[in-house]
Amino acid sequence: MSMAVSGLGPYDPQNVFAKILRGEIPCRKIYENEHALAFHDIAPKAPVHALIIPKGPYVSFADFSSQASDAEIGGFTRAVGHVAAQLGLEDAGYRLLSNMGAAAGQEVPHFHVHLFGGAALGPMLQ
Ligand code: IU
Repeated sequence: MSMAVSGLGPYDPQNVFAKILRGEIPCRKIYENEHALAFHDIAPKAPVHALIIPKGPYVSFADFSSQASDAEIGGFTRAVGHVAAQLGLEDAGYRLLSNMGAAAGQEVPHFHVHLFGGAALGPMLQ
């Protein structure tokens, strides 16, 4: 299912975000729709640090953008916007980031977008 460009291998159904999606590991949930789940990062790197993940088995952005249906991509993208609004970040602004692949520092092999906010952010976040 996944392409071999990420350096992370094929989709592993035992990865931590898959376990969160199945309810096997708890999370601090922010929002959920048919295609996406959002929760607080366990080790926040900003006052607000949320993760938004698709419910489907995509290793990375490359897989998600090339293999997910338009409905999944739409549902996921709308979830990102909803989370930012729900967290009250629209006026102050926020940062979206996705590490694509091992070389970019992606550690969890289930596609996710980081949402940072709640403070003036520096020019770059790791
Ligand atoms: P990365 O883009 O794959 O490097 O980001 C993974 C993030 O997942 C990172 O910010 C971790 O703190 C976060 N995380 C989490 O929220 N809960 C977990 O159980 C694990 C990682 I493992």
